[in-house]
Amino acid sequence: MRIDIISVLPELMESPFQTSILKRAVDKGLAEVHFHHLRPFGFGKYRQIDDEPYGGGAGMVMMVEPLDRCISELKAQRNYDEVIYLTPDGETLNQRTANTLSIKNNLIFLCGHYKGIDQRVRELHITKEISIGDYVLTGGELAACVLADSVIRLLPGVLNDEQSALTDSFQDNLLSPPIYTRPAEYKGLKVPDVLLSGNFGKIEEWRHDEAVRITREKRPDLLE
Ligand code: 6GU
Repeated sequence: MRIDIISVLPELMESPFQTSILKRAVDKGLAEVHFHHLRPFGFGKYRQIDDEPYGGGAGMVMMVEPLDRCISELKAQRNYDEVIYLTPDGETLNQRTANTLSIKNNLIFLCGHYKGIDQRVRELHITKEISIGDYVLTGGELAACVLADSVIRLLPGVLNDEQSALTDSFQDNLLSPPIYTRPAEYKGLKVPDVLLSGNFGKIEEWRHDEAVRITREKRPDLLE
């Protein structure tokens, strides 16, 4: 998979891909992540990329032309499955969307800034708009990292234990059951007997029942 990320602040996104599992995925060639600074596509001496909104109002708007030129240059080089705009008014990211995107080959992520992008960029290029939740960030960069992480970890070979992505919270719309490791008792708090029983049928049954119980308690909306 190849992800091209367009941003006015690519520096903000470097470390997540230089650490731990995402770094290993990149080093193994399972994911390629390319950053594209928008600034060189801007106008004039100051490489202007934003301007005041027509009709007035607070905040600046990312101009259509620098974005169009940047995206068009990428599209001339390869076919993209999706051109995704990270914006608080997009559809909220969930595991289903991450799963769907993880089987694509080439993705563009466009990080929004200021008040957002000129509507015509959406009309020309954007195929999907994604938000990571109902709160406002200073820009789409951290959201782009969240989205990339959620997708890259699903690529075959990225996780050591192939099972672990399948047993994640949310993969079957259930939260995870409680987990324990040694010691079997700590400050009077005991690990449930069933987990020490060695009866794997019973253990799986207990885990599933606990997952349902916890989901009903914390996130009943997931069971609907
Ligand atoms: Cl994708 N961008 C911004 N700026 N804020 C957000 C978001 C995205 N998702 C949630 N809040």
